[in-house]
Amino acid sequence: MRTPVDRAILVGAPPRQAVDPALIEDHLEELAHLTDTAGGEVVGYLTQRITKPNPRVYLGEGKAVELKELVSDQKGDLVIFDEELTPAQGKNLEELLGVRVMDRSELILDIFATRARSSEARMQVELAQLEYLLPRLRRMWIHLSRIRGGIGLRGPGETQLETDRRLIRKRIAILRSKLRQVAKAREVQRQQREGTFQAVLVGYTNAGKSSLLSSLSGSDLFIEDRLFATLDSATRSVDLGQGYQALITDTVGFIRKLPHHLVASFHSTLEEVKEANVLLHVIDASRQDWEDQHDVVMGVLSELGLADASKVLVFNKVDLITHAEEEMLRRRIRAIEPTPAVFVSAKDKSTLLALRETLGARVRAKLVEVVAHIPVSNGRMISKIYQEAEILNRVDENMTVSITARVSPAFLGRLKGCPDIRVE
Ligand SMILES: Nc1nc2c(ncn2[C@@H]2O[C@H](COP(=O)(O)OP(=O)(O)OP(=O)(O)O)[C@@H](O)[C@H]2O)c(=O)[nH]1
Ligand SMILES: [Mg+2]
Repeated sequence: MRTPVDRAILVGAPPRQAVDPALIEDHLEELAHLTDTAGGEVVGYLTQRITKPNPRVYLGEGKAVELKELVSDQKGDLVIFDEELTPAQGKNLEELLGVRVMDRSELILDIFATRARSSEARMQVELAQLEYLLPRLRRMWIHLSRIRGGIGLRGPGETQLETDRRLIRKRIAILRSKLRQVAKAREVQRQQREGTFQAVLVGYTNAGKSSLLSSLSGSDLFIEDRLFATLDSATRSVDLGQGYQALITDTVGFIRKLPHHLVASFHSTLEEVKEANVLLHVIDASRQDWEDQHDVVMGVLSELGLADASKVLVFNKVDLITHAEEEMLRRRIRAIEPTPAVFVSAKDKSTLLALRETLGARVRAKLVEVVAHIPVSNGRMISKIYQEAEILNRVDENMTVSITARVSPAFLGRLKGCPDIRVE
């Protein structure tokens, strides 16, 4: 969606068995939010309960005609389907309706493309777009020839299409290899961080992940009441109290029916999630459909092989709900999963104490108690241990300092690696 004047008609027609009827409205509302994020204006809605998508135009034939009337009544210039369309359905619908047709995946890709800032995010989005585009090239060509002025519905010649396909495949290969290099650099960064407790914020888009990290760390992050405000992960150091620290990383939000090309190309960003000591699954407690959003996030996490990762559920935006509603949430979440849950508001720092304490307890649980005998001549390690460990006792004797301390497993490895230090 390139121009802000796009007048969009939204179509929600999930197969009968796929979606709880009560949620169709929520899904369309979300599609409207996505359309708004992309800069379009919603001028009409059409819904249909179908048993099985019609291979030609997705909807029933009669409903498709109704859609055509709606487009002309509302002077729509874009139709957006909440469900994924096959390349053939997209093409047939465009011929029937005479306006551009997109599905949800394409809309999400479009939003990502306009919002990606870092070169890595831009490459990831471009890769996903090209992979989406490849089987739909013929249809895209029709758009282009229209934009370029009046060639009408004629597509390009087959040779031209073949050349384009080859160019796109080449570009895909280049992007993949560049992204592999970036992933390597990232790996080095990660190794440098090793040893510090790491938490990653995951959750549905707009749940308030960036707001939480901003409040916890006291540093500014981009926050917006739009979907996919964050595309690049950002890491901040957070003080947990009692001398404990954690590195917390903010990541891209999830959404239902996230295009699988996108999930695949964001893999390296999401690698950070795999390395984390704990995942903070942020849930917008003020949403009626929080349980549905929770399930979507759990689905993406299991796709990434993280179903069994250590987690804390962070119900955010509790300032928007009543005490009684919060009690109901607590009861409901205890009934559906045993994961520990905290209730917070990014807008009220006093509520963040419970989250800091929960994280602090996790950091402590990973510490090991040791006695390190360090020669006084190794002043560097003596000061390091004061910086990085929780000191329980110190005895100075015979030019040796014996320190009893709780240290992280990584720091223990460093102590053991020093030939002049004895550890027990
Ligand atoms: N009332 C209230 N609003 C909040 C709270 N936390 C976040 N918000 C609002 O929710 C919206 C989304 O916040 P973000 O922090 O951008 O959400 P996010 O999870 O990072 O979203 P994406 O990056 O898009 O995935 C913003 O308008 C925030 O001001 C909260 O605790 N209470
Ligand atoms: Mg964000």
